[in-house]
Amino acid sequence: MGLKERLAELREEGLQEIKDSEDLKKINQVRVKMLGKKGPITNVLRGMRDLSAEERPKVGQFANKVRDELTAAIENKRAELEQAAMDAELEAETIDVTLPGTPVAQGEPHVIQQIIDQVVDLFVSMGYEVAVGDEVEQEVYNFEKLNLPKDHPARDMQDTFYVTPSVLMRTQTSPMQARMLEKHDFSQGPLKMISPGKVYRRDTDDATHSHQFNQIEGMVVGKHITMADLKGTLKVVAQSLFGDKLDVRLRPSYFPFTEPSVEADITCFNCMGKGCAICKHTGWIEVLGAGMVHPNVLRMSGVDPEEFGGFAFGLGPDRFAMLKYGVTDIRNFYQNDVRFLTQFDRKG
Ligand code: 2U9
Repeated sequence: MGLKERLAELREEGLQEIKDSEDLKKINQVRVKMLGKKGPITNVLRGMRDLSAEERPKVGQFANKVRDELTAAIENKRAELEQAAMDAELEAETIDVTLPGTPVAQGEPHVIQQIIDQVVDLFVSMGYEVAVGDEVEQEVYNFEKLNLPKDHPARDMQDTFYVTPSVLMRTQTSPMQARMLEKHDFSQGPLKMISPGKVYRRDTDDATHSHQFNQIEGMVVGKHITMADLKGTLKVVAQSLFGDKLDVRLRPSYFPFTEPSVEADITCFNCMGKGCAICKHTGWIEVLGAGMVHPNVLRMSGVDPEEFGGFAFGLGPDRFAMLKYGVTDIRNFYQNDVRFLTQFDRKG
């Protein structure tokens, strides 16, 4: 058989094998077999040495044509097989978007955090800045600068977790107010701030005490700030949180960092002042402590009490949540039983 006939035969053979290839592996094998260095076409080209000068280019041209034809056929088949493989994969991965989805359980802020957010949002709307301090605090900011010197009896009232002799877990968020007083530039206007956060006391946990709980403290210091401003502010807060028909009353009290100091009651939101079990038949519920910032506190933070003054208050979001929802044991908030906590989810 002449070389040309052999090439024609190889072409037919190759095209048939390409056509019969069922997958990418097979088409690759065909390519190596037909067009590789050890393949029959290369072999034919080697045999051209024995041809006459007249015949050699003709056979050469034909051999190139056959090789090009087979190369093109292999490429076409490969593209076809790749597309088919892709189609099969897509077909296998088809998802039915009309099937009902699997619901993903979504978390909600903790009930205490909900109260904190509500109070903070209210004060932010009145132009207060929010200062969140560190839970580990220097003793001097937690006590001395708040008018609680070392021998002060009020220090016994708060048993404290000490980290080192001069570093402790803050027993109140007030250290943050002292730090802000020190920093504030009063030539730019009054300081209006609120400080929410966790505080710690060495209490034995029971229905009404927790060694860790939350506080929100607020303070306004500037020129000509009076107790009437305090009462007006507390009324806005009470009405926004507990109902717009409520009244606020102040009773004298004592805190080392305020003078005078008061305790604030609101009209009982349950009986509207008539008297019920929640308000112990007084018509009033105690909600927070407050007062005018003590001149000593201002002085210790570098603020002249002759020129500047203001009010401060502190409230307990845990107590607010207990009052609002009738929870009788504070430990429920911290035991993380989701059956208890999800009762307060707003989205249901
Ligand atoms: C500075 C000056 C004054 C913050 C105040 C209270 C009254 C108060 C407690 C109530 C219940 C917190 O959650 S609670 O335990 N707080 O009654 N807090 S006045 O007065 C300050 C704070 C900082 C520099």
